[in-house]
Amino acid sequence: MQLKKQQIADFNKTKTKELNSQVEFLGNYLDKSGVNTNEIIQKLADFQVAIPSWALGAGGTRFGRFSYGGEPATLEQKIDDIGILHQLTQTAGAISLHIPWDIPKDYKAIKERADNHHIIFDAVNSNTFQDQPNAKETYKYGSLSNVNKAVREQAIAHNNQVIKIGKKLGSKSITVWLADGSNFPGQNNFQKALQNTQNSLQEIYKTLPSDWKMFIEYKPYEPNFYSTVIRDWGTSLLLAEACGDKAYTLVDLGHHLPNTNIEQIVATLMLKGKLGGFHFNDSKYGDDDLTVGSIKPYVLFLIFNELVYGMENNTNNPDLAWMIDASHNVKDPLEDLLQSLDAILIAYAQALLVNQAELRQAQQENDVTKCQEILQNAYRTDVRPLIKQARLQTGGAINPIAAFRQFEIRKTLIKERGLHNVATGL
Ligand SMILES: [Mn+2]
Repeated sequence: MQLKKQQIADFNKTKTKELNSQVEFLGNYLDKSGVNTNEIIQKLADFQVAIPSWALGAGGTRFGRFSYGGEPATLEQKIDDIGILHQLTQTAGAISLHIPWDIPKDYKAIKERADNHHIIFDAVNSNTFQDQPNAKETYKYGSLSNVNKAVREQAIAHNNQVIKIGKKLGSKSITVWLADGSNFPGQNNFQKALQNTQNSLQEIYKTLPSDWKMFIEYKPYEPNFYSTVIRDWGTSLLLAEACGDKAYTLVDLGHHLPNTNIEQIVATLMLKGKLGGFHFNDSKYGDDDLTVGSIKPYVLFLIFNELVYGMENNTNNPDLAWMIDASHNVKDPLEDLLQSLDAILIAYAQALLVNQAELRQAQQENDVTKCQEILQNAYRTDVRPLIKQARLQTGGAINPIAAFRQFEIRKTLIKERGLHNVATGL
């Protein structure tokens, strides 16, 4: 299904008057504090976040999965779902594929379909954390780090194939996340596992096209519970540096031990020009993959504050690849993604409100109270009218979730695809 532009315009018409007065009120307030409201609205309108193909079905835990009706079962349907998100928000103009599940049968047709929805192909993701049918070697004891050369070669070949597929679609980056590690002391030789991983990544890096980037994702634990080979940002950075200029660290918000200062990691990587990509989600305990901003919105704001600072000051750091990496099993997956997109823009807008010059001055004077006031003043500003205004200007819906419900999109998807259509690649 594809929404009609007129449908969204009609929906917005009933809400424009109220929005205008909200924007005017907020604009007046921000003007007085020297903020250029239109500039912020433009930045919000330009911000694009990739949606991973695996977030469109009701995901879940290892204990069970309660699927939602009308889930996208094919790559075509996944692209259509992101098309709906993009039409409603004008923020979701990219898809991130997961190979082997999303290998196109007809590349031209897939590209055309994405094009019709104004969607581009963002980072492609390899998968060596589970065995595929008919695979010769098993990843039970690791992939790129495996003690067995034949296994490592199979994993390298898979990554090279992922790059080839991405190239045909116009992707410009590959994200590598490894589950490699050990469950018990003594199982792995730490040094050999790390060295094998570095050698394997260097092999993959050799086949990387010159205008591509390689993102190396880290995670402290799970599925292995004693050690993980790429366990933290430092290890990822070591490996990226060992590969070369086109290799970067990727930060996934859920891939940290509780209470880790993620904003400081972001700042450190950006200073070194080595932050490549970013996966948004939220968590209470571990890699919970909850809706962005649902648990710790202030932390998300603090992270965005460093991202904005880095984007303005670290010209050696490339443009970041933004992606949502969340999926949960009790909400409509499309509504869940709409909430995540909203939370990302809210944190971004709040961070844009931080008066950087004033903050630097207060830091210079060691005025700790003022530093906190500046940050919290920005965080406590209700920026939602700016986000709505950005959507209105770009042709999105002022309130995407209300529009999603009013247009009965899920009902239509169930009618088109059936109640038992189940998403693949989770
Ligand atoms: Mn991730």
